[in-house]
Formats: sequence, C-alpha cells, structure tokens
Amino acid sequence: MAASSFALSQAATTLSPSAALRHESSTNTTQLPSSISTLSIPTFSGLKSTSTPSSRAVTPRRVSASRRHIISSAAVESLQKTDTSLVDKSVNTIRFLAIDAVEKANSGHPGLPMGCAPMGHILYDEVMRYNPKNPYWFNRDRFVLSAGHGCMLHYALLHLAGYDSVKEEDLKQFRQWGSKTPGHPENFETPGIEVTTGPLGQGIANAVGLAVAEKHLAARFNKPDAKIVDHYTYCILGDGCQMEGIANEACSLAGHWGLGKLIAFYDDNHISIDGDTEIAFTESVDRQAKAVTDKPTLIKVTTTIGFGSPNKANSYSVHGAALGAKEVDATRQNLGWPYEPFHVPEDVKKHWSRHTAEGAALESEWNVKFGEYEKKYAEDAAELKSIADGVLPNGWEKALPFELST
Ligand SMILES: Cc1ncc(C[n+]2csc(CCOP(=O)(O)OP(=O)(O)O)c2C)c(N)n1
Ligand SMILES: [Mg+2]
Repeated sequence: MAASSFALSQAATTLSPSAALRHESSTNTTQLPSSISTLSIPTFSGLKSTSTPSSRAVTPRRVSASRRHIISSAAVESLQKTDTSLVDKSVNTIRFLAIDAVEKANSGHPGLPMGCAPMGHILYDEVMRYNPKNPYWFNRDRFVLSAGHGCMLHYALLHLAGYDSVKEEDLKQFRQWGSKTPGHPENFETPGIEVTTGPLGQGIANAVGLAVAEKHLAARFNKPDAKIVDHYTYCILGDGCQMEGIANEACSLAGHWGLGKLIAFYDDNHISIDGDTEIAFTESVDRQAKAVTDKPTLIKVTTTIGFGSPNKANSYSVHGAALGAKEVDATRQNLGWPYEPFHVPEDVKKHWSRHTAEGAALESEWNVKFGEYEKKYAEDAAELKSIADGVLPNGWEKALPFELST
C-alpha cells in the first residue's frame, strides 16, 4: 500500500452501499457525527455504488472488465428520468444553475456540480448550521470545496440558501472580471466562501486547519457548563485532490490529532481532466475504513461526473468546458427541466427560504449562550472575542524577538 493511501486511511470511513442507495425523505434530520454512517443519499441523484465495502477494501483500482462495463453503462443510467419530488427538483436546480452559468460564461467546470449536487444539497439543506444573513457568525459550520474548479456548486448552494453575496445577477456574472463569482472560490471576494481553493489538495489541507482551530479553541474556552465552541468542518475533495501529496500529509495529521469534527466527502467519479483516473491513479483511498467518532471521517461517494447530460456524462469532456447549446437542450430534455436559464422554481425557493429564519435563530441561541458565558467567565470571553475579531492582545509586540520601530 502506498504511504499516501495510509495517510488518508487514518481518516477514513465509508457509507455502506445500502445506506448510500437508500432513498429517504429530505425531512429526516441527521445527527452528526455518530449517525453519519447512516446518512442517506437519494437514488435519483446520479450517485451509485460500484462495489461492496469489503471488495473495495481489497481491490486495487485498475481498469477491469467490470469497470469498463460500468463506464459504458453509466451514460445509459443517466438517461433515466428523475422523479418529480421537491428534493429532486431542488437538486436539479443546483445542476442547472451551474450548467447555465458555465454556458453563459462559455467557460468553467459543469461536471462536478452536476455530479455532486445531491451531496451539496444534503449538506446545505439538511446538515449544516449557518446563518445566511451573517456569513461570519462565529460558531457556524464551515464548508470547503477543495475541488475548487467545481465552484458553481458552491455558488448555487449559497444562492439557494439565501446568502446576499450570490444573487441571480452574480450567477450571471460567473467568471467575469470583478464579479462575486470568480472561476475558483476566493474567500475575500465572496462572503460564504471560507477558503480560497483552486490548487488541488489545498482545500482539504485548509479544512484540516479549520478543524484543528475548532478543536483547539474548544479545548481552550469550553467549560463543563458551557460549550460555546462547537462546530463541524465539511469538505468535498475530488480525485485531483487525492493525487496531491499535501492532501495526504494534512489528512495524516488530522488522523493523528483525532479531528472528529472534520467530515470530508470524496467525489469518486473516476474522471479527471484528461480522462479516466485509472490511467494515472490506482490507489485504494478508503482502505481500512472504519467508523469512529474520535477520528476524522472520509466518506467516499461514487458519483457520475456531468450527471444528466446524455452524451457527455461520465467523460472528461464535461470536466472543464461548457456543455454547448445542443447538449444543454438535451440535458434539459433528459432531466425534464422546462425552465429558462437561471430559473429557480417557486416551490424550490420556498423550500430553501426557511434557512434565513433558522439561521438567525441558531445565531441568537448561540448569542444567549455566549452572553451567559461572558457573565461567568469574563476574561475568557474577552480573549475569545479578540481572537474571533482578529485583534491581537495588549503587549503582543513584547513577544517579538526584535523591537518594533514606529
Ligand atoms: C495543484 C494543481 N494541479 C493542477 C491543477 C489543474 N486542474 C484543475 S482541475 C484538474 C483535474 C481535477 O480532477 P478531479 O478532481 O477528478 O475533478 P473532476 O474532473 O472530477 O471534476 C486539474 C489537473 C490544479 N487546479 N491544481
Ligand atoms: Mg474526478
């Protein structure tokens, strides 16, 4: 086994195929992390499982006859009509916002958002705790799209969730100079984007950094009667991130430090920029998978890149180029999407609108908690505040090994 796959395996657990394929209502609440292994992924979504956990654990990734069969059959699979449930519609809204923005810009990466839309949907609609009207709320869950090229996924999610930074006009300005929706995510451009990503592997390394910050602050400031630092870090990483050494180094540390509140999803679509990953990447990244709560979690989700596109799904041609008008039409036809570009159906809008009130409630609940903490532990509260605001403590310059000239 390659050293790098060992590093990732320290952080690994996987969904059982049966859990991954079970279709449950989006109204189910998912407790994390103890029941993360039962997180259900809707079947309509383009997610599929290609092997059992035990066979995955021992089978190296090579172009086998069965894999070739999967590759050739997946385009047929994507021809299946989706059902008309609201979640289905909502997931397709994410897909078409990405398709339309890339089409309008005539550049970008539609394949990842089309394949990962269900994952993103589950995270932003069911799992994560955030306040769209205050992207900087201290105790929010963090999300990092390590495969930054697929950023239309993140922009579409922020848009649906109600972030003011990504309005319809911003989606229409995707990849334009000075827009809020650059071609790779930039944390200083777009409130809601936590980390600038683009160089593959950097995002997961930053996610490890965010998770260790959470763990450190929790250890430093939480009290037996007041858990004020308490949030998760989620990350989606792709094949390209897995190939980068830094991902393995960072995940090795995450495993060593036991960052149990780091949950990463590996978009295992076996396609990268130039073709099938089998041509260059045959590691088994989920070896020794085991569900544990004192270690970070890596969930391998097998997806179809460009899901829904009848002629381009499951191929590198959908990785980094607009689908083209003809294929966009064919995809609209295939997924039963009658709407004009950038349209968000009313019922989908309504479904997502609850996040504004829910997010505000989450933040004010935390504010009350912090107010109580402040009364009991004034010094700690002041220090945490200054850390959160990026203010250095009085006398910080005295710790420097040289004198500051003014
Ligand atoms: C360090 C680094 N090397 C190369 C690139 C250029 N690049 C952008 S996306 C990509 C392929 C990524 O493949 P994958 O993660 O499988 O994404 P998918 O094709 O599944 O969307 C490459 C090589 C990059 N962004 N960063
Ligand atoms: Mg890939």
